[in-house]
Amino acid sequence: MTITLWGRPSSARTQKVLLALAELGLDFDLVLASATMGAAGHVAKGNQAFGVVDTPAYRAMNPNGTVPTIDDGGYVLWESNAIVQYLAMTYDPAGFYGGDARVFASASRWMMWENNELIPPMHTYVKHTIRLPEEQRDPASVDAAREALIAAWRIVDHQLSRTTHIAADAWTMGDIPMTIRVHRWALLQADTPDFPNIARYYDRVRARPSFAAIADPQMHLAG
Ligand SMILES: N[C@@H](CCC(=O)N[C@@H](CS)C(=O)NCC(=O)O)C(=O)O
Repeated sequence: MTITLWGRPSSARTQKVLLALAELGLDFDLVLASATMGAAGHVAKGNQAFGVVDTPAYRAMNPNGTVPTIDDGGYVLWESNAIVQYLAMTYDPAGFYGGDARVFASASRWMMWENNELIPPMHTYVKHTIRLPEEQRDPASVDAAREALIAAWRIVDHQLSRTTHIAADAWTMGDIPMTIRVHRWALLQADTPDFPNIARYYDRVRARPSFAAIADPQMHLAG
């Protein structure tokens, strides 16, 4: 049975699921859904959102009204990292975490860390450099977000001096959010120090065939 994914291509959390599905080579149907973005851009600029997320049918699946959500043969799940972990455990434990509880926990730890430390400042950065109309952008918020991100990237760069991938010396599901963040940060061309280990990592993850699922700059820079 084909998996259904509700989401929007410009959502980094939707991209986590797109990247996981590409790694697994699974067929899926994408239903475009969002309260904040549509085909032409962000609602803050007067654009029409994809919608769907405010319908009773969607709220019955996901009471948050956020994306992504999946339905895999009647099993409905929201929360992007939980979806990736479900897909990993169901379809490829060996490939996604070496079938090993400790590798699973290490990868899971980086997925949670990305959620807590990278997403909030990067969300602010993107909002105030791309998504909001220019008159609503706040340069102080951009500077604070960049400083927070640089501090977080130092931690990532240090980890990548110890292991070739974020959670181990092999690719794991922990690399899914990290690949998306590293790619998005590179595309944003922010003023940032050189991080040589992150640069090597970026080359490595970009060489994976699955990267094509999230490569398009428009998925990251759509405003
Ligand atoms: N913790 C949730 C957060 C979900 C979330 O906030 N998703 C964003 C997109 S990245 C969203 O739905 N934004 C509003 C919208 O597009 O309607 C997850 O990881 O799935």
